[in-house]
Amino acid sequence: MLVLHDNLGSGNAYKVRLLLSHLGRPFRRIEYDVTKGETRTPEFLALNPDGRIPLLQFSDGRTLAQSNAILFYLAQGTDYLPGDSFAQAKVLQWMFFEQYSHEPFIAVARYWLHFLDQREGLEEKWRRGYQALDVMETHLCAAAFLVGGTYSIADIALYAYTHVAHEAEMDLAPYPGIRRWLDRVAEQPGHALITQEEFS
Ligand SMILES: N[C@@H](CCC(=O)N[C@@H](CS)C(=O)NCC(=O)O)C(=O)O
Repeated sequence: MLVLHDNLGSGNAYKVRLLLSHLGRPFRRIEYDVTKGETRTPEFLALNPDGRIPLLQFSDGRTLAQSNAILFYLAQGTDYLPGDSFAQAKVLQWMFFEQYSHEPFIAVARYWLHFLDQREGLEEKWRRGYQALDVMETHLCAAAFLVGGTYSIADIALYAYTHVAHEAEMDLAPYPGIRRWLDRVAEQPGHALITQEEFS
């Protein structure tokens, strides 16, 4: 069985739980408290030298790190990744955007506020986070999903931290396109909440 080295508060790990839930693939979760350095032990570093979750472990012992690489692997041959090579590249375009222009600001602001009670430096995180939301809004005002009008791992990657942006004290009220898209994502079959611990 697949093992997901996980943390329930993590949006990056939630991306993997959400796709596994859509796919109906059974998996076992191992929870780590990232605020206590539990991913920095010698045992965990032997699995992932980068010391971070999510980490997916296969029954033959192989491991895969980086949330979006895990999504890309699991989605191969499923409805969550288009077959056309240009559409696949558009999916990757949004996933790289998520890691470079969205997650470092919105996820970090959320982590500081929600888990560390740290406010210093927030203004810059918010400024850059709102820039990322502006980019998404421009696209989602005119499109149901991020790539080709169908739900894909690009949507999963960006949903993870956008839907909890309020926990970063960010306001989605000026973003009607994003809010309608969040609703559409939450209506997909097999949707799971970020707080969901048990999967059948
Ligand atoms: N780019 C990585 C980021 C992973 C990451 O930052 N994980 C955090 C939790 S969201 C973590 O494990 N932090 C623990 C640490 O750095 O010690 C991904 O997308 O998987």
